[in-house]
Amino acid sequence: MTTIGEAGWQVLGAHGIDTVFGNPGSNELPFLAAMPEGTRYVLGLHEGAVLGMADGYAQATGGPALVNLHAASGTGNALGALTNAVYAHSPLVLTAGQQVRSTVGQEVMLTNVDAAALPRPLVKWSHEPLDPQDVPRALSQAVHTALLEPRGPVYLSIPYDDWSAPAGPDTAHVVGRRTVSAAGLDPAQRDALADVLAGAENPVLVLGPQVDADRANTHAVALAERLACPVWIAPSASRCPFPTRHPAFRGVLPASVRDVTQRLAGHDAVLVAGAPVFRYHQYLPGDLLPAGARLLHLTADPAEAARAPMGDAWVAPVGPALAALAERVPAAARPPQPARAPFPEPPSATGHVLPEQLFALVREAAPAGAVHVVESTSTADAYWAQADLAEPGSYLFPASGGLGFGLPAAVGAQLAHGDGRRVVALVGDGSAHYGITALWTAARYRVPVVFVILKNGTYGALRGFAELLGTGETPGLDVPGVDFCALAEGYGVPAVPVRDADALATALKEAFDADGPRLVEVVTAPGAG
Ligand code: TZD
Ligand code: CA
Repeated sequence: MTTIGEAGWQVLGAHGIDTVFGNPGSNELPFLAAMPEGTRYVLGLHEGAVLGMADGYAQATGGPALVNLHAASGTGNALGALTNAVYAHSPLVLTAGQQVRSTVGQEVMLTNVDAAALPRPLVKWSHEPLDPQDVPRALSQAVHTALLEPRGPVYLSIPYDDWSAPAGPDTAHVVGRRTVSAAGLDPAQRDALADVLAGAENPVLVLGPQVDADRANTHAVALAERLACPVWIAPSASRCPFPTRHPAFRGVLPASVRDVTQRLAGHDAVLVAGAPVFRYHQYLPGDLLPAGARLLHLTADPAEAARAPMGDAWVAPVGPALAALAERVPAAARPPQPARAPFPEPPSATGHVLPEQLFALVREAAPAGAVHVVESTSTADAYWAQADLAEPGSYLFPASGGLGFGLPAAVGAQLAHGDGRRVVALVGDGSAHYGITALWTAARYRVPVVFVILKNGTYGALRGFAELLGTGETPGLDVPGVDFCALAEGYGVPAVPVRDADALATALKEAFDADGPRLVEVVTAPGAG
């Protein structure tokens, strides 16, 4: 007899799912008991970290990631981190254990009341099967829904007595089903877009995270070279879609209407690919577009296309569309973009290491192809000034701005890369706390992430906002008195504190040479040590 548990795992296995990120409770034990040999369970100590690890893992592999949470309380703990996965279009399959079917109505302990409502409106699909026999099919629907464009997280609540029930004959049909997103620009649509770009006097590309998620960075390079035009990353960058040392690269667009328009002034055609138009943050109103500019939007997400306040949109998978445009657009008669200037000499200080110098030292110490998971919020300009990111998948930042992503996502990405690419987490001393338990997972499974904590003793980004909003000195802006080395050692990660550039260079070298996780706590502002 095949049980629902065996059948359910067959469905997951057929999608290549061999890893579960979870934190268990009584409702989840029967599901885990049915887990087949060869499947890896990665324990996180808090569900925010569990979700962040799965998000980092899915973004690094490009495939689905399975999450198992405990009922309503575990789901609730994961919801903040889930906002990032939603805007990253991460294909996460969230499962949560429900109490025994026949007792849910009584609301016995650990009942997930109205379970499917809990993660809405964040997930693409949320469901609790009405019958145990429907569980394998519902798991299949969950994976397909997560993976079909536009990708995104889904949620399934499953009563724990379902797993031991016998599976019926229909199950065999659902194992190994395939669904394919095939729609793309048709030739006429492609030509219309290509004609606008080719006819523009001064076009510009604005690229978003979907380009990197589609591993279409080289197509973006080809198109930029054909057009001999500059390239920006769209505001609120969560991935790096374009090689940062390419001559065409201009940086990340600022996240306000006023500043985007100012940066794009003079362009008559703006092609935005794989990003919302736009993910603004600071409210500085102004004209949405510079005078004379036409905005063309290429996205796989119909909601992104529909809600944009300006421009015309084409809804199609971004990677193939960029490839088609690069092939179709004739080489422009303009001269190519001039080579980028060498990296600026970063400013230095005594008694602490300024963020830009820290980022320069990380660039020099990290092995080729290193992946940067960044969650340091006031240091973005310093980071991009020193960034040398060439390969797809080199950069991750919380996609909805929900902190608690950095440390866990770094662990998830490193688990995905195994012995391949090395992951370094560059995380602020405020952000680190929301996902701090990921350090334990890194230690427990010897995941060799290099964690770098930028310690300025404050929520620096909020101080910047306080200035912008004119709110003055509000409560709750400083976080002094935290010993990250003690925290790391407590979770089992060897750690070293540094406060000057030489010590940082040495600590980074040792950390990258290690075969397990290491943490380096860097004082980045005077008086923060
Ligand atoms: N809580 C959560 C879950 N997400 C948030 N984004 C915030 C609070 C608000 N917040 C920001 O948007 S930035 C920031 C907070 C608290 C400060 C982060 O401090 P940091 O980095 O030390 O990580 P900086 O460089 O000092 O800003
Ligand atoms: Ca800080």
